[in-house]
Amino acid sequence: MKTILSGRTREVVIETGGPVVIIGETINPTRRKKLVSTLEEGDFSYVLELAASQINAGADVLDVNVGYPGVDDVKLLPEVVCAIQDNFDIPLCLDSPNPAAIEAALKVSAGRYLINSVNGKEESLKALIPVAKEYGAAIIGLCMDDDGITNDPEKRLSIIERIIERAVTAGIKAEDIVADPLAMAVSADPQACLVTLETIRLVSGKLGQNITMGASNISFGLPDRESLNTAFLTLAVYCGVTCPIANPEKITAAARAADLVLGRDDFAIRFVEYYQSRNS
Ligand code: THG
Repeated sequence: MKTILSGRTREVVIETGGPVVIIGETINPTRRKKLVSTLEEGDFSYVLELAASQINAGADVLDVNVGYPGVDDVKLLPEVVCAIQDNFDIPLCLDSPNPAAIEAALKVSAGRYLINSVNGKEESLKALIPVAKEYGAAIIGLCMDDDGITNDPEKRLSIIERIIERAVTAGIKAEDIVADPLAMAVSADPQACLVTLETIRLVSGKLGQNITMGASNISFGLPDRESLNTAFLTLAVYCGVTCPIANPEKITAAARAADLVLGRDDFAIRFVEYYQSRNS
């Protein structure tokens, strides 16, 4: 199954069984005070700096999250989208809990972007599926619904099935729904990562969807987050994750290594290219 995104001109193909596509996570105000203070001043130079460094480190898509307390994201999200797409030819992943902000961003978008995210709640399905259809956007479908978050992988699978059914009924192609099995902190629940991995296996095996996840979520509250995120990413890719949201400056080497050992990088061409680009 292929999910095709694009920037102004450049296409990015996410393919089940294909090499890892990295969605860069760093344009996100969580613990990034400088991002909040610069955005509040209407200064986009730091956002553009974060975009450039992620692209240089191997990001294929950029997650754009401008959510902080008091923000007018219906105004700010499209402004930031314009600033990024005026400078870089890369698809964006519009990360907001506010459907109005997502729609405002899609109105100005110059490519085929991802909506991050739709979940199984009736309110979310009603608000965003028509918007995705109207603007031809792809969707991340989050495995949670009106009953909250379940730890039963079969139930998470059934939520994503329902999101797909609703979207397909509205005329969206199944391949344009990317599943998110929910990655959560292993410090809070020792089984959290296993539940996510089992959900990935089910979604991948039964539905064949492309799968994303917030890979860095699992290490909240722990030291040496990079080791944890790397270990989890590798396992998740083996189970079926194709487009993780992660910090490319820390994860690209592991993603290239996973592709190589899983037979997705003939003659180690991308692995060696990445190594050389870091060491020249
Ligand atoms: N699913 C979907 N979208 C998501 C998430 C998800 N968007 C937000 C989030 N979860 C994924 N993005 C992040 C971004 C930053 C961090 C974690 C998840 C993070 N950053 C560290 C910090 O702020 O201290 C480290 C920053 C760094 O690496 O330098 O933890 O699950 N669909």
